[in-house]
Amino acid sequence: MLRCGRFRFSLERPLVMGVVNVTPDSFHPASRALDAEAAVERALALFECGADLVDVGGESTRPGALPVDEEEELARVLPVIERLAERPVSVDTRRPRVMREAIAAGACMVNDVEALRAPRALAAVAASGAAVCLMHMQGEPATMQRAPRYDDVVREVKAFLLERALACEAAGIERERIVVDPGFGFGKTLAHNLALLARLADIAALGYPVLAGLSRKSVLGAITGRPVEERLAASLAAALLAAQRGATILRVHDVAETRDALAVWEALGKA
Ligand code: HH2
Repeated sequence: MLRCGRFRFSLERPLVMGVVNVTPDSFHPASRALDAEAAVERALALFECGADLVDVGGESTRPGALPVDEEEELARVLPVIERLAERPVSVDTRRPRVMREAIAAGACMVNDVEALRAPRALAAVAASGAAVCLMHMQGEPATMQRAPRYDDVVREVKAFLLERALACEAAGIERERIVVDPGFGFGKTLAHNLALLARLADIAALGYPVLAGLSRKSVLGAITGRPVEERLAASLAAALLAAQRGATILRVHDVAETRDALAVWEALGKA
């Protein structure tokens, strides 16, 4: 069971998290909404397609992205979250103030690519009933793809996630509110990403729900040779493989298609 504020999710079947980026520069153009109106419309459409959660972000973390000013990030995400407050909405942010204000506006989950490492981030979530997704990233978005290095990527990512999950529990964030994520594409080469996907079950063995975000990412471009607009089929394959290896939340741009792919797998008894 995953507890996200006033929402409860059974994890017997994978959850689908749809992506809404209130940014002009997110790596997948179709995920971008240039204003609150467009973002709310996209979010409602994703719920309509069967999203269990919608993740709203105001800062791109694609490789090479530069940080957005805090006021600007707040101005992008808060009006959207306020208007979706009846629904399960997660906020994709690294900033404690954005976490606090987004939760006050109705967000039930904080999705942090820095795994609550910013000062006061742990306290911001602990003081609420919101869930948290702790993601692994080596380095910073601006430079993370220059020279990622690991001795054993799976062991190192797993150790990091366990350390952050235990830090959350020590800060008062209960286990049922914690999700972990290996952070596909965040300071990882193709080989690192493939090793993490192949051994995702090792990460699931930590005992926390695992979120996998592979949708349309460059790892899929490297495998198929296709640009971001043409990576739907590869994204569906990756989502299914992640679910088969124990991912219980799939963060995707294409909710309806992912739901259909999961339905076929579930009809087979998840064999
Ligand atoms: N990937 C992106 C952003 N946030 N959060 C988690 N937990 N896991 C991910 O894999 C993840 C994430 C990148 O995707 P997107 O938000 O579509 O792109 P951008 O960062 O360019 O806005």
